[in-house]
Amino acid sequence: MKFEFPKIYPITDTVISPLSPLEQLKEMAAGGAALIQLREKRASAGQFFDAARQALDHARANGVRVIINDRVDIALLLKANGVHLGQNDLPPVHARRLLGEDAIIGYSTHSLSQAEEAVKLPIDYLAFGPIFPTSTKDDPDPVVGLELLAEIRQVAGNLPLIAIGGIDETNLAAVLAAGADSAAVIRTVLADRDGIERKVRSLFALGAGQNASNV
Ligand code: 3NM
Repeated sequence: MKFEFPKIYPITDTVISPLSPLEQLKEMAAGGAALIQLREKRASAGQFFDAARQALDHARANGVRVIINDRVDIALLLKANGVHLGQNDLPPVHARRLLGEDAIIGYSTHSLSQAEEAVKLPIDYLAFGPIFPTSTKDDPDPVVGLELLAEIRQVAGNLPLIAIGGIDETNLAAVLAAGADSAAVIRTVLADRDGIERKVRSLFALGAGQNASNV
């Protein structure tokens, strides 16, 4: 891995939060996040580009790595740290050709067979979910649960495994105990617009006591 993967991986979302991606990122960074994903499912490419540029300026000045959701073009133009790709996005092998060896490429999977295929790809982390029910994603895949997450840990080998979907303070410990290296979180962090920094900090504190099984 290109760096140590933080236990908490917050994701911005302007559908959930009234704050701008920059404002969300600032709060997350203040709470201790060192890796943040910018996710804009409803913004135009131009809006996402502008928002990401502002957020990246702040992130760079504060030593925070930024991953762009879906848009390899935006990641490339802004020299973001990497991109997070879904099953229907540009395939990782082509993203790698565009972004180069140093880019962090993450990839979403939702089943055992998808994870088995994913580990053959030039990716830097494997995301798996939704672990629990989530209302944040439009049309989410079926819930995979903790048992399957533990199986995926074996499939992932040394590849960082990121759990996503419905994770909050009540189930974070179980997710890490099942073998995830990190938890990607949206709603639990963004639900209270005035409590983003505090929530990220408390998730890190909870996660600090947990060691993933295989890293
Ligand atoms: N991807 P929350 S679940 C963006 O299953 C996303 O790959 C998922 O948001 C997957 O933490 C999900 O609010 C939503 O549940 C995560």
